Order: sequence, then structure tokens, then C-alpha cells
Amino acid sequence: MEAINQRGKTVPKIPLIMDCDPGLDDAIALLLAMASPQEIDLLGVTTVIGNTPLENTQQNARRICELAKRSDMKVFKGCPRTFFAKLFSSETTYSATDIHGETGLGGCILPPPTMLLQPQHAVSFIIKTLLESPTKITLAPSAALTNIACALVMEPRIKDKIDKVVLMGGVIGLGNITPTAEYNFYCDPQAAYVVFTSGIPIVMMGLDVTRKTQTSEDWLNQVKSLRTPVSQAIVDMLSYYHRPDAILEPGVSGGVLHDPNVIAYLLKPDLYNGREVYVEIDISPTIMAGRTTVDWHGKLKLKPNAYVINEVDVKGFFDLLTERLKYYNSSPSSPSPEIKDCFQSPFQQTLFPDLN
Ligand SMILES: [Ca+2]
Repeated sequence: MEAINQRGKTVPKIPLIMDCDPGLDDAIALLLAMASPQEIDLLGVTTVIGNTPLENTQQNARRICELAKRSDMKVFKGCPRTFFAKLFSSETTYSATDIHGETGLGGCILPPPTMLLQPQHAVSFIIKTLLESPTKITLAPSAALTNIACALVMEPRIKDKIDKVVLMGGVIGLGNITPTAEYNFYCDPQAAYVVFTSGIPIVMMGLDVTRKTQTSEDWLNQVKSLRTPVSQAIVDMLSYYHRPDAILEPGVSGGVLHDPNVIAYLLKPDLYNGREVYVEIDISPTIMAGRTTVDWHGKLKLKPNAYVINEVDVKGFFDLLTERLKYYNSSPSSPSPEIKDCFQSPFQQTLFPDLN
């Protein structure tokens, strides 16, 4: 399939699989992708444990698809735990309700999904889709890399069918779950290690850049003025971070939109700058677990294995997001679910409000 770019040239659409753990910022990444059908051919959405248990992430992915009037989207349930058992010992013992709310979508209450969950396991879907595809496919993970690593271990031939992995995870500087580690990679360092040693082209969207895309009340008002069920849901999700008593990470003044950067990069790579460097994932069972050592200055003289982004045009990012959300003013097809009162229950405060 093809699309027309800004210069009037015909360019192929990006065949894409999103792997996520919705999660507030995952939800906005999904909405951005589904609002960009001219550029992105979204083949399916796979889910994994992360911000909230797997049952919530798969249900939330379907809720968001229905909100976007895309009940035709294929949503798959993936791994209920990660390789690294320290944090996720089982689906039933993990809870992050203080971070992303009871359901993973903050206090925004969307109706239970009515669209069906696909019966195939997410990892099987990833493998089958890649092997059967006549062209290469891009993967966009915005969670622990468990599903992607499982697919690579089960069927190494898929490497040749992956165009690139554009992921949210890692950090050059300080972590957000430990002093050194970013949340997604801390949740499953071994999975991140498998991906970063695979030889597949990787674009790493780490905290260094995603922390720069913080919501403001002005931007939320812009979104609110769109007056659609989608815009209202986004405002309700993100208003939490703008409460007077919200406890935010030092240097953070709003909601940090980590995951939508992955989709924004695919739509407008000119918004970003980075460097091809060597990245190593710490898989030691220590305080360093999940740390990304980024050889920014090439000290180790090792072959680069990732394009690490460190700069973003913040205004351009939010302008893109606002412009694309207008898609939902006029999007066709099935009826949108009714938005219930998004402030039925008070939000919980959190020490880690920007966890991705
Ligand atoms: Ca996420």
C-alpha cells in the first residue's frame, strides 16, 4: 500500500505491529497511530504485562481501538510475565494501580470492550505475520520487550523480515524506576538484551528524549477544544498530572508522553536527532539491572547496534499530535462507545507518575 507524502511523492505505507502495555501514554500512541492511516498500515496490536497486569493491558488496547472506532483492529494477548521475575513474579501479584490507576487508564472509565480478543497468542501472531509478509515490517514496542524477545528466540528467521524496531526504552542518563534503569528495560533486561544483540536495526527512544515531551495545560485545552470522545478521553487521562497536589519527578511539570514519540518518529523523523552508537543492556541481578550503557562518544570502538535519539522538536511533536487528533472529528465507521464520567474515582498519587 502507498501514501502521498508532503512533497507530493508516492511513498509506501509503513507496515507496523505495535507491542504495548496500555497504560496512559501507550493509549495515546495507539490513538496517534490509528489517526495516521495515510502513513501507517497497522497490522495488529500485541499486549504484554507492564504498566498494569496483562488482563488490563489487553482490555485497554481493545477499549482504545473502540474509542478510535477501530473495532476491526486485531488485538492479541501476549506474555503474562517477563523473564526477569524480580518485579513481575506473576500476573496476580503485580499491581501498579498507584501509577496508571485501577485499570491502567488513570481515572478515565471506558466501557468494557465488545470487540473480540484474537485467539492467537501475541508471539505467534508476530512470528506468523513476519514470516508470511512479502515485505519487511516495522515493530514498535512501547513496553517490556518480552513478546519481541520470545518471538526472536522461538523463530530466529523473523529477523530478516523486520525492517527495524522503533522502541521506547532505555536511557543515557538517569533512570526512572531505579537510579540507573528505565522502567521497560528494568522490567525485562534479558528481553532487551535479546533484542539489542539481534543485529536488527533499532531506534531507541529513551527517557533522555521522552522526558522532554511533557503535557501543558495549554495543550490540554487545545485538545479539549476538539470536542470529540477521543479528545475528552485524552484530557481526562492526562489531567491527573496537572492536579495541584500531583507528585511529579524532579524537573517534570506535566504528563510525560513517552510512548507517542515512537509513532511520531515514524510519521516525522525530522523532528528527532540522535546518533548511531553501541548500547549494552545490563542483565546482572544487581542494582544495575536493566541499565543501558550508551557509548555516546565511541570509547569502546564497538559496532553501533542502535540509533539512540536524544533530541526532539517539542513544539513540532505536540503540533503533530494535535493535528492528527483532528482525524477523530470526522473519522467514519462504527459508533464510538459512550464515554462515562472520567472522574468517578479520585486519582491516586504516585511517586513515579511518568512511568512508561
Ligand atoms: Ca508503555
